Formats: sequence, structure tokens, C-alpha cells
Amino acid sequence: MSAAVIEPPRAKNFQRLKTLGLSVTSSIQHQGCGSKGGSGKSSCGSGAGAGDLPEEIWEKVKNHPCYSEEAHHYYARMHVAVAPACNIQCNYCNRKYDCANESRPGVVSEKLTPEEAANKVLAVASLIPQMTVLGIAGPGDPLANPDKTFKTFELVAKKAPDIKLCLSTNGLALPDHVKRIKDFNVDHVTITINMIDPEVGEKIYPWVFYKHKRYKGRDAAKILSERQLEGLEMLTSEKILCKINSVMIPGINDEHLVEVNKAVKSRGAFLHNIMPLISAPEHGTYFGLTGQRGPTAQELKALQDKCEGQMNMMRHCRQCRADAVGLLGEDRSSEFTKEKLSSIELNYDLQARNAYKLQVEQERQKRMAEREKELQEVAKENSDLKILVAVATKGGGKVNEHFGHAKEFQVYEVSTKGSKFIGHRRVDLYCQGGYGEDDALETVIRAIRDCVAVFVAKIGSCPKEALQKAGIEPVDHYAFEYIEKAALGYYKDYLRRVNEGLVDPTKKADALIRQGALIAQNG
Ligand code: CLF
Ligand code: SF4
Repeated sequence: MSAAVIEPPRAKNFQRLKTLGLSVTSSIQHQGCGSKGGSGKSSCGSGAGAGDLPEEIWEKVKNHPCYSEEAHHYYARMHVAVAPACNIQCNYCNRKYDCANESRPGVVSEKLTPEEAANKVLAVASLIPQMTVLGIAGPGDPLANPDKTFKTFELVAKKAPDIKLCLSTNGLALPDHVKRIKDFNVDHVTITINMIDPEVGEKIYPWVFYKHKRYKGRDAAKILSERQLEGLEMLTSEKILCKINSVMIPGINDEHLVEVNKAVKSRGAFLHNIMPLISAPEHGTYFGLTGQRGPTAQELKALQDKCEGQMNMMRHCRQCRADAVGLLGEDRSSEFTKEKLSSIELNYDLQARNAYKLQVEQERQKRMAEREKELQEVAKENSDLKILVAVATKGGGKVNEHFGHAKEFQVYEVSTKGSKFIGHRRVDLYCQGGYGEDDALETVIRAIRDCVAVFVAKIGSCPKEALQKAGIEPVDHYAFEYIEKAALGYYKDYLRRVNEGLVDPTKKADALIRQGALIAQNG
């Protein structure tokens, strides 16, 4: 089985990445530390394949890593930080940091002008064939900075016509811009809706600035909610695909989000993304400073499961930065700083980019066929047992990451009905400079202790032993296999062992969600 994710066929310019010390294809390197150291919606939009969605919707989501869980194994997004101002205040946001709606609360490294942003898009498109979507998501609100936002879209649409344009907004100014959004062919809009009841809203939003006036408390929340729902209805009537992001804030809007889910579904939203609150005192946010906690992994999953009966749920969000670049589980923004951009030769090659997409399609079909085969086998079993497994992957839908090199683990729920992506868990790197870090191992175990097994491409004897002690089986014999095939194959064997009394599928402990998204390493 090949270790590469996918090699773009005519990637003359993409090869240049390698000479820069960057990688397009992420070939596996077994270095160092090993020896030392997501109801009724089974065909949900976010995880669905071509056969599960109407053709015109599939065309819109198949290359969008956020709107299709399937696509996020292959395709990348990039954000450009052209929108610094905001027109509301959220209690989980500190303006010194980038937008917590669509990013972790980390500082945006560089704000860009529309011209700089368009150049950056071309540079990334020249070097990363996987990048199919440009999103504007902050660091403030894109529609509180409409001129910069739409100018950027205009420049990118002219220079890189195959890149999908995407927007994320708090919704306050949305109804005023729907026409422009449509005129600019922005196919995907995310609105962050945390409440539909102003009584709940006043605990989340201290103020909004609307029509030259600052509103506070319940009045502010009422205006915001009305504008969000109005904007949503306007967009869906124009057939623009809408995703709703909601921040789950235990004790404030957790139960209420079921109502939000119903309200947005009835207004035609395509996808609902319930994200855990990011809240730590060092972020300097109101919630951080007042000790408001975020949900645990099981609390988040329970709410997502409850809403899944209503509509498609997104579970693979990485709450990324407003200047993120790369696959959702990685951040390569540090490779594209203003300073480095000047030395990158712009060579946007539409033909090579299309060839890459074609290859992804072929790879997808192969993966689907293998999954189907395995599914038929598992469906013969008669059991209600559901298990969680964690997977170390660097993309391509394969078990292809070394345990010590994983910055996150993807978690799948497996049963006789199949394997379903239910989330990811960020961890500290276990392998640091060739040696295993015991402290990091602790964070991994805490993050995946609700899983019965962890699938890896390779693992050393020390972490293997520690995982076994914690009741998590390290599995390396599915190295470089497709994830679903591995998960279903493992499930079949696990079931056999349960039936023979060799393993006890008792309830696992709850896992901890690590705060924030991946932080770009200096490159
Ligand atoms: Fe960016 Fe958002 Fe578009 Fe995606 S992100 S503007 S829809 S291209 Fe995606 Fe990032 Fe989650 Fe947003 S993983 S925070 S959902
Ligand atoms: Fe912060 Fe975004 Fe809320 Fe504005 S909308 S306050 S930038 S989280």
C-alpha cells in the first residue's frame, strides 16, 4: 500500500514545495521516537457521498472540506485575514485575538489588504493542489468589513476561478449583503447562531452595534437573532448553501441549541456545526475570566447526536484560525507569511489542479468500494454494540500517521451499521526530537480514553504499554489501510472477542476536549 496521500499528476510547480522543504504529498517517514518512547441521518450531508445527495448539492460540497466530512480527507481550505472590525461583542471573544466563531482564540499573525490576500491565495494555489476553498472568517466579522471582503472575492474570482468562495459571519449585517453575496458567486455561507431566545442571548452578547447605535442586553440579542434568521431565509431562498455554527456553552445554551437546530433546519440550513466553547482565563474573554467551562467530549457528542435526528451535523470542525491554511487537521499558515510570499513563484496551473481533483475522485471510488465490501461483512453480525476507535492519520482517509507524530486523533463510532466520524481530539506531540514525552502521553490518553483502540501506522513499545494499561488497544496492523476498512475489520474481530469473553466492552471514561485548534509551527 502506498504511503503517499495522493501525488498530483502534472505538478511541476507543486514539486517546488519539496525544494522549499515543504511537502505536498506527505510521504511517511518512520523516524525516531518509536523505539523510545459522529439518528435518522445515516446519510448525513457532512459525511455523505455522491449517492446520498442530490447531484447539484454534491457538486457544491464534494470539494469543500467543511461542508463534506468525506472531502476533508483530501481537500484544504485557506482563510485570509482581511476583516479586522466587528459589530457585536461575544462573551467568548477578546478582540486582541482572532474570531472565536471560526477560529481558536489565537492571535492572527498578519492582517492583509485585499490585494495582498489575493496574492497569498495564488501562492497557496500554486503550491497546494488540495486547496479548493477560500474562506473569509475574520479576525472580526467579514460583513462588518464589506468592502475589503468583497474586493478580495472579486480579485480571487478573476485570478483563480476554480476556487470556491466561502464566508462566515455573525449575521448582524447579513440581510444587507445577500444580493452582493449572490452576485459574487459565494456558494457557501456560515452564520454563527448561538440562540433564538433573547433571554439566552443576553448571557452571550453584551452588546451589538446596529444602525449607528449600540444596543445592550435583551434588546441587543433580539436584534441579532432577528437579523440572523432573516439573513438565513434570504440566503436559502437564493439557493446558497448555509451552515450554522453554534458554540455550546454548558449551563447557558446547551439545551437551547436543540431549539436553535429546529429553527435553522426549518429555514433551510444545510448543515449544523455545534462546537465546544473555547474558554481559558489567558484568552482574556469574559467567559474565560469568569470560569465558564466548555463541554466534555461526551456532552458534546450527546448534543450532536440529539440534533442529528433533525438535520445534517458537522463533526469535523477544527475551530480554525482566521488565517489558517491547509487540510483541516493542519495549519500551514507559517509557510505563507508576507515575508515568505515574496520568494514564492506564482504559477496557478488550472490544468494541474483539475488533474489532482480527478485523481482524488478515482481514489475516493476505490475507498468507497472497499468500505462497501467490509460493510456487507459487518452487517451479517447481530449486535447492538457501538465502540469508539481513535485513528492517527495525515489525510487521504488512511491510517497513515505514526503515533508519536500525531497532533490529533480522529474518532470513529463503529457498529454493525458502519463507521461514522464523530470528532477529533487534539493532543501534544508525543515524539519530541526523537524521544517520547511522558507528559504528552498523558494528554493523549486523556483525549482518547473513551476509545477501545487507537489505530496507528507505527508505535513504539513504551507508549504501547501505557495505552494498554489505560485500556486502549494500540493497533498497528492496519497501517496504510483505509480508515473505514480498518475500523470495520477491527470491529468484527472485537465482537468475536466479546462473544468469547476475552474483552469486556464496559463503559469507557469520558474524554477531555483540548482547547483550541492547531497552532502553526514556525516553518
Ligand atoms: Fe473557512 Fe468556515 Fe468556510 Fe470552512 S472554516 S469560512 S466554512 S472555509 Fe471549517 Fe474552520 Fe470549522 Fe469553520 S473547520 S472553523 S467550519
Ligand atoms: Fe469576536 Fe467573531 Fe463574536 Fe465578533 S463575531 S465578537 S469577532 S467571536
